[in-house]
This record gives sequence, structure tokens and C-alpha cells, in this order.
Amino acid sequence: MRSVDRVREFFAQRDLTIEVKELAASTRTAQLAADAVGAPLGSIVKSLIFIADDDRTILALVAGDQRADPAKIARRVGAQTARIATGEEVRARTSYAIGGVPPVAHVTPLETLIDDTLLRFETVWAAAGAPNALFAISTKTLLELTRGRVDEIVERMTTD
Ligand code: 5CA
Repeated sequence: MRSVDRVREFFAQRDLTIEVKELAASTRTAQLAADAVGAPLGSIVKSLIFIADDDRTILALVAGDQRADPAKIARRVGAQTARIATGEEVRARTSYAIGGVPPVAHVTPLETLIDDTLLRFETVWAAAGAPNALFAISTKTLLELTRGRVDEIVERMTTD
């Protein structure tokens, strides 16, 4: 099954009417995705794979306008360190390719952390299995489906 259809299947199995859109334009990065759907950059969910020093795979859902903080991510899951996965590792551990990793529809559910700044938005957009596929979802439903822990996992931005 195509990776985009695996995401569709995930929603169908749960009777969720969430439309997966395959666009003509690339949505490989959060900025491209924001431009393609006309949504604020912060409402684009980056689905980032981190690997802890004990080899656990962590899925971090981060707002498009924020930078994930690996030290905070490690701390939240009780690891010493965590690092962003390489493209090859992302493919091996999720079956999806970078630019299309979805926050849901993983073969086995991943330990998930959710950037608390995503709570600014009632609706967010996330990748749907391919670098031109997205879906809109209520933030509340995303939290329920991923059973993620909402926490401070991004770099603090200072304006001074
Ligand atoms: N479809 C878009 C918007 S939802 C998307 O998937 N964005 S993303 O942020 O979740 O995926 C791109 C991320 O992959 C980048 O933020 C970056 O952290 C990571 N990435 C990009 N290139 C590489 C690479 N060569 N190695 C490891 N990670 C990479």
C-alpha cells in the first residue's frame, strides 16, 4: 500500500473524516507546507524522529516556527541524550521518508512528545506519508490519537 494510503487507512479504521490532500506543490518543509495550504507556519506540525542514547525512537511533534531542543527531549523521556535521526534511520524506524513522516499511522505507536506551543492553534496541519501530502486535524484530536505528552520541548525564543 502507498504510504499516503496507509495514513488514509488509519483514519478510515477509526471512522474519522479527515481528508488527506495530495498537492501538486511540494510540502517537504514546514514553510512549503504553510505556503501550499495558506496556514500560519506555526500551525504546521513537524514530525521529527529522535533517537535516545538507549536507542529508543522518539517522535517529537513540533510547531513549524519552533526549533526542537534535543536536551529537553532527552530529559522528558528520561534519557541522557537524544539526537535527530538521519534520513536512513527515519526510513528504517518509521517506514516513511523525511518530508513525509506523519504523526500517526506508524506500524507500532511511537513514544510521542508534543510541543506545547502547538496549543496556540485549534487546527493544525501535518504530513500524510509523502512530501506532497497533508491533512488538517483539530489539535485536540491529534493529542488523542498520538497519546503524546504535551511539554516544553523547543528552544526558548527570546526577543531581547
Ligand atoms: N511535510 C513537511 C511539513 S509537515 C515535513 O515533513 N516537515 S518536517 O519538519 O517534519 O520534516 C522535515 C524535517 O526533517 C526537517 O525539519 C529536519 O529536521 C529533518 N531533515 C531534513 N533533512 C534531513 C536529513 N538529511 N537528515 C535528517 N533529518 C533531516
